[in-house]
Amino acid sequence: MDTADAQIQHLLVRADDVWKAAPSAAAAAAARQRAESLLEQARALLPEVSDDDRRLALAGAVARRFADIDRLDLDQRLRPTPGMRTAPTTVADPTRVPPGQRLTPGFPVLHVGRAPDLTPDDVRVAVTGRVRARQVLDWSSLQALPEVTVTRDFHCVTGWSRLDNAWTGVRVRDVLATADVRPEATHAIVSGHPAYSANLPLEQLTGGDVLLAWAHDGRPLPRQHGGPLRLVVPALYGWKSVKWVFEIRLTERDVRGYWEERGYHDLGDPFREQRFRDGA
Ligand SMILES: Nc1nc2c(c(=O)[nH]1)N[C@H]1C(S)=C(S)[C@@H](COP(=O)(O)O)O[C@H]1N2
Ligand SMILES: [Mo]
Repeated sequence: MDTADAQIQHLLVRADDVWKAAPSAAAAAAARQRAESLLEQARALLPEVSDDDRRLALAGAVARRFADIDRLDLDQRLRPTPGMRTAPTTVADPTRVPPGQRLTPGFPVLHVGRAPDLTPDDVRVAVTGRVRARQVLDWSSLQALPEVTVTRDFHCVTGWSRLDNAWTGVRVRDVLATADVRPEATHAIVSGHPAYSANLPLEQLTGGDVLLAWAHDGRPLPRQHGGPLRLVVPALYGWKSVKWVFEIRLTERDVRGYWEERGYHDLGDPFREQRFRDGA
C-alpha cells in the first residue's frame, strides 16, 4: 500500500473521530469545520494514490463522509425559507419520494464556494465543444426562446426533497439547437460560477422538463438558489442542477464534473439511489 493511501485512511479516521466526538450543538459547528478540513486534506492526496481501483474507492469514502456531515446538519436546514412558499411534506403516493429522502417545507441552500452576485446583464451561457455553431447567449437571446414553466420535485443527495417546484425558463433543448450539436456528441459538462461543474448524458439534457430557469414558484430566482440563471434537471439528484451556469460543453465522452470526480455517480438517478459510483 502506498503512503498516500495510508495517509488518506488516517485522515478519514481522524475526521470521523472529530465529528462523532462533538459534545454539544455549539461544538458541532466547529467539529464540522475541522472534519471538513481533514476531508479536504484527504481529497487533496487522492491524485497520489497510484492504483486506480483504490483511488476510486477512497474518493468514494471521502465523498460519503462529506455527504454524511451534510446529512447530520439537515434538521437545521429543513426549516421553511422566509418569503418562500411552503412545500408539501406529505404525499398521497409514497412512490413519488425516492428511497432515503425526507420532505422539506423549505428550500435548503447548497453550494461550494461563495454565491456570485450577478445581474441579468452579466449572464452569458456559452455552448461549446462538439457543436457546429458555437454560441454565447446573453440574457436577451435566452429570453427570445420559448418560455416554459414546469412543476417538478427536487431531490438532493444529502437526503432532502422539495416537492412541487414551479420552474420558469427555457428548455435546454432549445438552447442547444441554436448551436447545432454535432452527431458525435454523447455527453455534456455544464459549468457554473464560481468553479463548479456536473456531467450528464446528452439525452438527460434534452428532456422537455430540463430548463435554464430564471424563476421559481413565480418569483425571480433568488441569488442563493442560482439566480439569475440555473440549470434544472428534475429527474436527477440536485447536484446536476448547476447554479449560475455559464457553459454547456458538448463532449464525445463522459468528462467528470466537480462531485463526480470526488466519487459521486455519473448519472445520479434518485429513484435508483445512484449516489456514489460502484466501489466508491
Ligand atoms: N454553481 C453551483 N451549482 C450547484 C452547486 C454548487 O456547489 N455550485 N451545488 C449543487 C447541489 S449539490 C445541489 S443539491 C443544488 C442545490 O440547489 P439549491 O441551493 O437551490 O437548493 O445545487 C447544485 N448546483
Ligand atoms: Mo446536493
